[in-house]
Amino acid sequence: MRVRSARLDEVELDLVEPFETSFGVEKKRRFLVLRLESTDGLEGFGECVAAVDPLYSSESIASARAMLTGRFLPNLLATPEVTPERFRAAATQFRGNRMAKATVEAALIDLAARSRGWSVSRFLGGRRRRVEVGVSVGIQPSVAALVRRVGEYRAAGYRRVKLKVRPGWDADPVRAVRRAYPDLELWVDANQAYPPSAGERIRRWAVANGVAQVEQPFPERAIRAHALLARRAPFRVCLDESVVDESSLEDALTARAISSLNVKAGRVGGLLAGRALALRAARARVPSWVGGMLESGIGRAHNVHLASLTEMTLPGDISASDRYYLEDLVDPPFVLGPGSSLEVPRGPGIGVEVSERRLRRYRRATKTLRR
Ligand code: OSB
Ligand code: MG
Repeated sequence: MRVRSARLDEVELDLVEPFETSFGVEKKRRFLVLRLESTDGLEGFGECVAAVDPLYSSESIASARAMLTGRFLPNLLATPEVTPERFRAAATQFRGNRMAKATVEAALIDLAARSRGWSVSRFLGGRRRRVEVGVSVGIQPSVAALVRRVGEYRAAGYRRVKLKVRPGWDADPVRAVRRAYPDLELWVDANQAYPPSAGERIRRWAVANGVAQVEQPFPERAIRAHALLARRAPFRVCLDESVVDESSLEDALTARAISSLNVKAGRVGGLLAGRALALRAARARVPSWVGGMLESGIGRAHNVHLASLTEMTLPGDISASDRYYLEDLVDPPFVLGPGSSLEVPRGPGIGVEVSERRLRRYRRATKTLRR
């Protein structure tokens, strides 16, 4: 396989409602979309999850664009025989920049899968035809608004809800949701918002309200703080931002700081790295699940394929298209099915059609590189 051209679009989509986390509020999502075309006329898509500002991790759209157009894509176009695995190996000479690397690898996997007539799921070794999913609910203007919003998601069929929390938005909203929905599977995610000293308080409100999982309460490097919480907790302590590669996962396992792994291809440098981390976690009896970054249908399709691996044993943060955007970039849109699940597309590659018309309408900038 040889890549003939690479087009990088910067796209902006309006979210159906603002998404607030401990980092801040997002009303729109701006992201990069990569389209690769092979010399035999096939195409492959990858979505970059870096945001405008480096709030979730140190990467941003600007840094990802610079690495993509300055290094990864020129190198790719100069390579006579490319595979996702070879790209991954060649990219290791550059440190970090995992979201940028994951974008290229995702598009190459889409291409490689299509060239064999396989789905991305089959390429990755996935076995499931449907994947169980939940919904991540942002910080709301009031507790009443949160209870209402969770009720709507439940009515839509979501069985598992993850509430975004932060100091000042935790015990009260979590208690209100638990009272309103006694049998709901309830997770929380703090995106590193608490100091390690907050562990005992978190433990108390989480236990009192039957929270099954607490995600990334402490800063990325605070492995000991997560280990201390995990030692005293009846709930799972999930790591997201803390795990970016093999060694950070090994350190977390050794310290017993992790009882659930959020797998995001962007955070760990690609789908192949994400699969490897989930396999490693499974050997340590730590369950994995596929996280989300408010992706459009392109990135979400890759997430659904990744979630089809049997190692992903907990419901993913992969919701239906209408939970994120009025108009998605792909057809058909993702819709919630029986048992709080999404169907794994069966067609070649990502298995959904990218709308060039909508891509053109919502893009703010574009650049094409050719061999
Ligand atoms: O921490 O899981 C997170 C969105 C943006 C950045 C970080 C996170 C999230 C989510 C959204 O929780 C999950 C989704 O895409 O539905
Ligand atoms: Mg998270």
